[in-house]
Amino acid sequence: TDLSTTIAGRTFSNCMMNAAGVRCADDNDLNQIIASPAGAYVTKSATPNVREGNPEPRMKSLPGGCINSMGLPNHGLDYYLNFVLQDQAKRPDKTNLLSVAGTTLEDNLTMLHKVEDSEFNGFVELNLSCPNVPGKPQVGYDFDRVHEILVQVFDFYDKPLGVKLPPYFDLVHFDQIAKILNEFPLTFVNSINSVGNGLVIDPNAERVAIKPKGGFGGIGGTFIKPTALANVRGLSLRLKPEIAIIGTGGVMNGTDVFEHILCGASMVQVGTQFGFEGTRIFKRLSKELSAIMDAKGYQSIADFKGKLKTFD
Ligand code: RRO
Repeated sequence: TDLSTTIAGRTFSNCMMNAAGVRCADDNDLNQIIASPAGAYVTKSATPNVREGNPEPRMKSLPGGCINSMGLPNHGLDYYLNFVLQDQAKRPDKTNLLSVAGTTLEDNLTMLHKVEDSEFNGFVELNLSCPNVPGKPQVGYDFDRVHEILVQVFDFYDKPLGVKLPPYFDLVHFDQIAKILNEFPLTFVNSINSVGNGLVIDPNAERVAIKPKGGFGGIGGTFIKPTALANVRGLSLRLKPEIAIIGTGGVMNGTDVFEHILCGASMVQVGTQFGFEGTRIFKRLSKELSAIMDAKGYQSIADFKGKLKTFD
């Protein structure tokens, strides 16, 4: 079975990869993904300068999921840009993703100018959905702001670029965001980031699970799969065909990957469960997805991508 996929003419040997933020913050993490069967890597969302992030404890694992309020700890754009450029020199045939998440429009434009002026020829994933920077709302929920940002970005940025979106929960919001995204030459959208501002508590201690923001943080894992699938499907039905979809959220096994692709994902990212298992997850998920495809007689991703059936 062929697990490869294509986005904007770039072929990825495997449709599965890590989700930004999880085990991708330094050279060691990224080199482990490179050595695995994952089809690509995405780097931890970068800001212009090094950031420490929020105070600890800032992540708590739960059965089947997790809550995090990392607060964008990262080594700064230069570190990640340097890594992807060196990797690109070694493996010029591979496309990878560089995630950027400025906490202001100015920071995003500064970083994208730097990437535009560099030799980088991979995909940028512009994160419009970090839920964990105190005082900074998730940009993806402010539709006018998303429009403004994309106008300013595409005024100069000419390389392949996609956006990482927060989950939406109303069909009107799918209509509104898709209408905006369709105005721009986006290469992909990635749905979804963590479900923002959940609250996990410890009933014995009668206390919240993490320190930042009074315990509020982004939720990942099995709980968010239905929301992730709804967003992949909802956007797949509304976006112009030139915009590919990367599906992220609630992927623990091969069936979850299969479901994301049925909903329209061209590529699938794994966050929480990759955090739990490490890079060996990509071999397991590949085996599980291949077994499902074999049983159904599917030879390639294209045989079932977006082909979800409904009752009407
Ligand atoms: O670093 C984080 O707190 C973080 C980010 Br930037 C994000 O996009 N999503 C998330 O769950 N955590």
